[in-house]
Amino acid sequence: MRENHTDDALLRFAYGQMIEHFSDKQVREAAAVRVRDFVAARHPVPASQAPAESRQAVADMAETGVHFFEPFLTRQQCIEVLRHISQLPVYDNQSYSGSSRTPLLFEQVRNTVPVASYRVDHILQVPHLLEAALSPAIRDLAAAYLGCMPTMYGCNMYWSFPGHDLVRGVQHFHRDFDDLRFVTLFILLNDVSDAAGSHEFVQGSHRRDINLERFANWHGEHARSGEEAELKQQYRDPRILFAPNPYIDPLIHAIFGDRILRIAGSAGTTFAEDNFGLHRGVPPKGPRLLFWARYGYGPNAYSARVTPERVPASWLRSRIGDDETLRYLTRMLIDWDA
Ligand SMILES: O=C(O)CCC(=O)C(=O)O
Repeated sequence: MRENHTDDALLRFAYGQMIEHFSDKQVREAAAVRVRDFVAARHPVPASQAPAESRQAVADMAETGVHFFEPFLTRQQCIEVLRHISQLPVYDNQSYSGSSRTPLLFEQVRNTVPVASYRVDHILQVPHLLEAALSPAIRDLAAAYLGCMPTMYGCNMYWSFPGHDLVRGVQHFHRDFDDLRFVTLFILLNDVSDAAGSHEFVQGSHRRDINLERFANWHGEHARSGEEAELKQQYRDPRILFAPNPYIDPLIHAIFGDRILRIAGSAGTTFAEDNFGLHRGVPPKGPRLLFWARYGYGPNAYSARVTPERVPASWLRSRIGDDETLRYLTRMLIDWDA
């Protein structure tokens, strides 16, 4: 439900502030357990549709922070997405909420901005994307990883274009602090090569123990270069690894170089991540289009900042159906009373 009252908005804001400022992983995990129990006591988790697959997916997420699915979209469906969005306005930021909110044409932005996105309410009306975001496999994974009924609280689709400086927030290694725990579904919507435009994820970096262990081991080893010696001087406290947007790519490469997974593939490539783990988009050599949807405990730090126009359910029912679980899952993006 969209809260219109100041009290609800204030609570959401306060909870969002708390999530964003508790970068300490241990504190986050302890708080996540309480929030999980709160949600689980009110909303039973529906039975998994494919328990064995979901167990594997959760095991991957717990260990590395990433899981690969069979593609949720065919090449033909990706082409239909591209065809549909050619009629839509784009906005000059990686998310509509951070943009100037001036509707622009794709041709106007492709050579002038590094990233451009679409409105969430437009994205939900693009064929195939919402269906993909509601696929049983991601719903199962999100429920099992969160330990309760998930809430799909956000989605995005954006272009990255070549020929610009790295975009802070997405093209440098960073963690996202949307919720105390959350899952992102990513789908590449056009072909992405390994050399350019891949998505990078630091395997294991969503785990506190691995960050601390890697940092300590790295400090214990001899520096391999003058630059690395300087990094060791500069960064003595491992808490830097948990800071929001710290701008520390050289440090990440030094500590986690062998754990950086480059994800590329043909249109339709589908994977999930725990985006508390370090990740970034590599600037592409040609326009690259990415879709994501995110699942968490409910209103959170992300939704305290980003409140998209909800789409009336009457526009979407013929595509996605209507049941209590679906209403709960999508309530922050779809207006089920309209
Ligand atoms: O473009 C990408 O691959 C990175 C996406 C990202 O960092 C994010 O959505 O938080």
